[in-house]
Amino acid sequence: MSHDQAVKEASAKHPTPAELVGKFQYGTAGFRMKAKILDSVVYRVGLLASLRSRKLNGQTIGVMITASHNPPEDNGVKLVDPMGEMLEGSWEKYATQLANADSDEHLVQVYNELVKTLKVNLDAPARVIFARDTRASGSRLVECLNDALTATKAEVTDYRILTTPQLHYLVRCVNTKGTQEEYGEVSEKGYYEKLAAAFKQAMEHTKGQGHLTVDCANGVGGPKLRELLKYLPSPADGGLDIKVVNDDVHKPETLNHQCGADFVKTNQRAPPSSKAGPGDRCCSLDGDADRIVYYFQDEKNVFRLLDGDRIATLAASFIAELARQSGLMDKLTVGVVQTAYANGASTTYIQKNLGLQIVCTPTGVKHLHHAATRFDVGVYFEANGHGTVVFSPSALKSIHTHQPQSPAQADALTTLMALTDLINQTVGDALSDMLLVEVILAHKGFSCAEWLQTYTDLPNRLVRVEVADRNLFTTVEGTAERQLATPAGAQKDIEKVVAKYKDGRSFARASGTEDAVRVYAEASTRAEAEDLAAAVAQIVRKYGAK
Ligand code: G16
Repeated sequence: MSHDQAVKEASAKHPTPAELVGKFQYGTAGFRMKAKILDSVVYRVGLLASLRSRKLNGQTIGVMITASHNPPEDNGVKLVDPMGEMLEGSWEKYATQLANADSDEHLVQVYNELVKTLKVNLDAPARVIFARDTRASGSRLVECLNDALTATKAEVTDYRILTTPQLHYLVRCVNTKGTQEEYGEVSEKGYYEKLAAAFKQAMEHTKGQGHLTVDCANGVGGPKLRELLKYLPSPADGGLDIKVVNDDVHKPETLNHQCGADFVKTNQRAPPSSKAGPGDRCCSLDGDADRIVYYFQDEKNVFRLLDGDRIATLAASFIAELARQSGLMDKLTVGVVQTAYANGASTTYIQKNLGLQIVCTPTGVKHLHHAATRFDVGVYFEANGHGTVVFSPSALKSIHTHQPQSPAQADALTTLMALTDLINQTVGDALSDMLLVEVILAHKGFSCAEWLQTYTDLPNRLVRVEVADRNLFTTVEGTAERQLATPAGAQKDIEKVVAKYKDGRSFARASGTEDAVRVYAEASTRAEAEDLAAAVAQIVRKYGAK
């Protein structure tokens, strides 16, 4: 059977509902929607995965089936590029074009146009690896994906159930195997071994303190964290005392429900099921374990959140300190990348107290990651807890060839080297980030309360507003989504309201993962932040009336 025929015949098994044609869009983190309407999209993403691999002469491409923080009935699919980073931005439109083809014939036509315009050699090998999270719809969607990979004769490895960052790790490992940039052993076990070895090295001169409760959002992070713990030293051996909660993956309807990083960040409260007492260190992962936030109840029983901004400041200050202590400061520029959701107080702290450079990008780790690679050491975190640290090749070289001049320098260098392995540099990874935070808290001898004291957040509020068509809300290019371009008049109305509040800042933007517009507001008091968010949400409702 010809290539075209195979693509067409397999496509016939996964028709696109007519009313959805034209509506699919590769968003913040790939396609994401109700799982029941995703079959044709996953099939077509499979076609693109093969094309992308062939275009890159058989380098391995990853496909992850997950809807991360979204509710259990949703699912999603995204592509991972050879170094473990998100799909190159210029290819997102091809994914959208394929997804919106309105018949099997049209699909073959779009596919062949891509082959031609992108100059893809169909005789080159296509290699694809994939995995999924614990959602009930995952196995059905894997079949759709497999149909595309079979039709396009790709070499395939199914890694079954993984966290999203584990798949990113594997993609990079396969593509760097046998090269100087070898990233690790190409297996899930290799991932745990790499993290555990780095953790032990980073903890060589210190000891874990207290215990940590980890809420796994009833997602894939639960079983994977339990697995990781088998590789880490026990609390008696200076390891971490971890209690795993919300790790029930057998009741898919509990995924991200009243628990998990998104719940905690958005509601600014612990999961209702939490039994933690005052001062107890807690953290929450999201459904596919690529985000993490920390929190605790203070002595007055007030909930205190340590979100992505806090992890960024903690990591940036620690790495800058290690660079200084090991005698590498003039060789390593540490920079921080944030989005408009970053608390204004964190931005001021990074610039004024830490003296580090800051860049602000649109939402989506793909944008932050890219910006972070321009620094020697780029620390990027979204306030929602999605982030990591990337070391440039020259930074890694400086770190690995540096000759310490004293035992103190040698100790700092050992820790810094360990961090380069502990941190999953391909993408935000909740498990790796958790170990990073624990290492830093142990080195600094910080409790969560001390971590919180480094600066005071401006009170803030995040609101989700449902509108008739979120696509009506577009932002002005170059403003990192802080200003609306459309609907006409909405931005002026927002600015008028913001001007009424002391230290007021607010913006609205369409979500790229949920059918909603997000409103963020901060002001000098909690009540004012609430009022400002409510007022801006009202403006969004008015302009986006259903
Ligand atoms: C995804 C992206 C994140 C983004 C989040 C929310 O996270 O990877 O970069 O911050 O969606 O995006 P939006 O505001 O456009 O809905 P996750 O954890 O859901 O994959």
